[in-house]
Amino acid sequence: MGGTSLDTPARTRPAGRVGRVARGALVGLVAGGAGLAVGELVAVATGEASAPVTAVGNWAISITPTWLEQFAIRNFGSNDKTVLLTGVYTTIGMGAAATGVLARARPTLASVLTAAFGVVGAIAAVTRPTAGTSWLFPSLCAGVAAALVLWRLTLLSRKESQPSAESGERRRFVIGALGTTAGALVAGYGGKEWIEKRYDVAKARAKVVLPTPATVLPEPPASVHAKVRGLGPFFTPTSEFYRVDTALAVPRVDPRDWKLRIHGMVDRPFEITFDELLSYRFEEHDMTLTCVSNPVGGPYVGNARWLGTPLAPLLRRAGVHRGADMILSTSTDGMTIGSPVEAVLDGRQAMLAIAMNGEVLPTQHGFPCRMLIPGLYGYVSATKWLTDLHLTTFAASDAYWTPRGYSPQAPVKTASRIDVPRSGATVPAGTVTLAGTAWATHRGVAAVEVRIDNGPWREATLTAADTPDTWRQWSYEWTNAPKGSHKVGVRATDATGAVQTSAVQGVVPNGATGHHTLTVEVS
Ligand SMILES: Nc1nc2c(c(=O)[nH]1)N[C@H]1C(S)=C(S)[C@@H](COP(=O)(O)O)O[C@H]1N2
Ligand SMILES: [Mo]
Repeated sequence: MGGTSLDTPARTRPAGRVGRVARGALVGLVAGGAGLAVGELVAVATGEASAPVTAVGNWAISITPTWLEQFAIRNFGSNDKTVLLTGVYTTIGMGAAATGVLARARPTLASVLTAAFGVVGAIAAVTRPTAGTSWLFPSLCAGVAAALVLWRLTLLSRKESQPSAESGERRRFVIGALGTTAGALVAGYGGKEWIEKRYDVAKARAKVVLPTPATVLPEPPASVHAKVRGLGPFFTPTSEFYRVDTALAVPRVDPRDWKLRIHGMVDRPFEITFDELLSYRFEEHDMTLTCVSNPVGGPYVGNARWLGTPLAPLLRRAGVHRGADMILSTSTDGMTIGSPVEAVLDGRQAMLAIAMNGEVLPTQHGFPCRMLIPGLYGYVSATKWLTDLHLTTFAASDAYWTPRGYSPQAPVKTASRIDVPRSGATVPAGTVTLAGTAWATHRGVAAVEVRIDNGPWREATLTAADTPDTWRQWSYEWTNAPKGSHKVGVRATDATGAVQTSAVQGVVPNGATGHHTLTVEVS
């Protein structure tokens, strides 16, 4: 930037102030980049989540107000993390550029300020729920490194931009700036790669030998599929399974280091290793998992065959005290999830799962172990990277989402969705096939009805039920569909006979309601 104008006398004067600002901003950015790179290198020792950008990003997630979190999940979906990281980088970049400009006039102040940014990052890091003292270091080192680079490059740059500057001074500045940039790129990317290698669990994951389930679950009948073009499969492929969590860097837990602790209001607290876990009785279970943040008609729902060990026997072994009504589970990244003890002990297939769809859990879905309780939204049941089960009470303990406006308890609400045709699609007049999915996890779906415009509700054809814990697909042949724009709606009835409500409610505090409707153009 400004490289050629340095040697072009005609542009030196009018571009004088602009040139100084641009050079200041550039120096600030180089200093900021050098700082982040140093932070990344230090984080090789202290852990991925302690790196400045990750720590600040995770801190930002933790203070994100519920309305903003809802906005992000609605608009960015599973890209929310990319958007957040872009925001963090942009903020740091703007701060760095501004300090660089300030440094032209006030180098000491600007360097102190830069170091102070490092302190802010260090505080963000050390206040993360699973942080150790060492988490201070990456950001502190980043701040000091950035301050030193800023100081040094600013001095070089000031000399270089004086009217009397000699070519040697220019060269020193250019070499200093380019050299630092190159060094920062090498250190930054090198650090990232090193972290990837050092904390990689792909090999450990590949080595896990899945236990044989005590009883082999037959494949569900082919009739669980509605076999309508455009409708997804009954089991959601793992690669397409929605992901919702607050982890900016996916926790990478080596099973050899993994422990599960069961404690709190119990007679016999204990701890188990992953090998011990594998020696237990394992079962397969088909279950649909859904997120409280799924809007009506939304995509945050998936169905899988899970392999896990039942949770109830573990609670019995611990001897849960009378009065303990909540399991407060914690993940290795400090997420806390509160689930009713009752729901684990009432006979449903609550489990500690280690595999989905026949494969060891992917890291982003909770490797090596996650909790699942059929019938409850993920945020009150499905702890990924599980490491701690604390028996307590709803009166005494709050899980992560409770102070953020979500209900402490949240059974999955009956929901139904039109997947075919897509909203706004144009279909030929005549017979139009409508199809979709419906779930009332753990109660089961008993009926699905469809309504065209404001006509009567008409019964759709349901596919075979797998378990009450899985969704059901449905289809409906709309005969003699007339040309024009039509509104199509759907509703389900659960196995208790309760009809899905038409009352529109948002996601907060315990799940959206209302009918999924869409407009279809018949031509
Ligand atoms: N550790 C951890 N576990 C978590 C979460 C999280 O943020 N952190 N999110 C929960 C929520 S809100 C949901 S809906 C499910 C989603 O599981 P999935 O990403 O495997 O689909 O995980 C649950 N378990
Ligand atoms: Mo969720």
